[in-house]
Amino acid sequence: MALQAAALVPSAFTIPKEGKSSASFKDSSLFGVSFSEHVKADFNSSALRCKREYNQRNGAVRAQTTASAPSVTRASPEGKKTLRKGSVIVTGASSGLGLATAKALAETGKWHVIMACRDFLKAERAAKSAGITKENYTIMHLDLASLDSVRQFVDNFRRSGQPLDVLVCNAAVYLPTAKEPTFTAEGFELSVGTNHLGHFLLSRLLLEDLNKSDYPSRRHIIVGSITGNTNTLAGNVPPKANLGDLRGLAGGLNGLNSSAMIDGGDFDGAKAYKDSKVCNMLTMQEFHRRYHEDTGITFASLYPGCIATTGLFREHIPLFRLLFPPFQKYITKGFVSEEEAGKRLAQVVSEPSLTKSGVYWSWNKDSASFENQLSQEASDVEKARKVWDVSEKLVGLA
Ligand code: NDP
Ligand code: PMR
Repeated sequence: MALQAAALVPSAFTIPKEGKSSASFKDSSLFGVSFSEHVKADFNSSALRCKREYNQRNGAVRAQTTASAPSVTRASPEGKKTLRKGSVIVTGASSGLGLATAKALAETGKWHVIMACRDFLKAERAAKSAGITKENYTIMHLDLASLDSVRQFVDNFRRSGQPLDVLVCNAAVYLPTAKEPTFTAEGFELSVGTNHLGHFLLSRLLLEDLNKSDYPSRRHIIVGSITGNTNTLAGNVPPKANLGDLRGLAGGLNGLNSSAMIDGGDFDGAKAYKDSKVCNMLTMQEFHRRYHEDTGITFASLYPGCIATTGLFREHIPLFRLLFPPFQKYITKGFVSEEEAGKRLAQVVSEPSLTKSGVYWSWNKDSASFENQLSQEASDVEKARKVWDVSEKLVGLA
């Protein structure tokens, strides 16, 4: 395997040739090597088709449904425009990257964060211990492993009367040691069901709300990862992401009359996670192709760095959890703290320099953002369309 260090970045090793298959290490692996023996819409609504008339920034400001979220106002004595607080939904904001992002945004005083979480009490405790002040956040219940819950969340959010300026799809589960698949409420394999299908439905429903916002820069961000990209060293650690011909996804990922894996193969929890990240990155690009021009919404994905200390690795074996942070800090040098990663995602939410749509952002060793290259599969236009079409059937949109 010819490896080539690329673009200043330890986290961006590139591999010129893709597509070599490799053995699966599953739960029997530590760092992907066998230490294991010992340790073992088409969105056809008129709202969207009316091509953002109300988004024309020509002085006509949309009426707001809530007094607490006024539109752009002229407040300062100099007559300069003062922007209202942005309203951002962050899924999975009860820990790790989501929590750090909520904190980074709330601290600016410019954002109200809707923490969309499955465990209300945990989220409340997390917000408090992170020191996020009350007026800067709201917690709303969302369980991405249930499509009913996703729909209920959207209803509740709309009823709250808050505008939606930015949506961040961040929540995820990673089940590397699972021997058998587990399933969402609707019977989809849990990793793809949560990380991709739950977010897919949420994003499709909330697109209408994003499009109604009068905020100057509306954004939809789906967190991706290096491990779903086989043009990197990290993406070549087995088991590698591979969606194949989507036969398992098309069959409903239920492990009964279809495989629980997207490509139709045997269940592998680590691969299911990586496949779900490929779906996340393909979905972002498909949103961009379908809606960016008409709506002006920025669609983006990112790899925030290896945040080796988060709860994402809670299901991994204890030795992995012990060694993974120093391995990433001192060997790969891809490690990033939760705080730093939160700042990175917060940049993608709010930095005026990061408005470009259809981009997969990464950061170099000096923590400067750059547009990264996705792998061949994660940028495959035809596959993105197919994932979209099959996913909308599975979540009941088609
Ligand atoms: P964490 O486990 O710390 O955070 C994941 C969050 O997702 C938690 O808040 C968790 O809730 C939530 N979540 C899980 N299942 C559901 C569900 N069914 N409904 C609603 N929320 C749910 O992991 P990270 O912060 O590391 O992961 C955040 C994102 O970053 C993920 O998309 C991951 O793929 C990505 N990422 C992480 C990297 C890393 O090195 N850690 C690297 C690259 C990308 P609860 O607190 O209740 O468990
Ligand atoms: Mg990795 C530059 C090298 C690099 C980077 C940036 C990561 C990130 N990893 C790198 C290299 C390696 N990893 C190498 C050489 C190995 C083999 C020794 C290795 C192993 C490894 C394992 C077993 N790495 C892992 C695992 C996991 O279980 C994590 C995973 O795949 O989660 C899906 C993981 C990760 N490595 C990363 C990152 C960011 C992760 C986890 C999170 C994610 O992608 O979302």
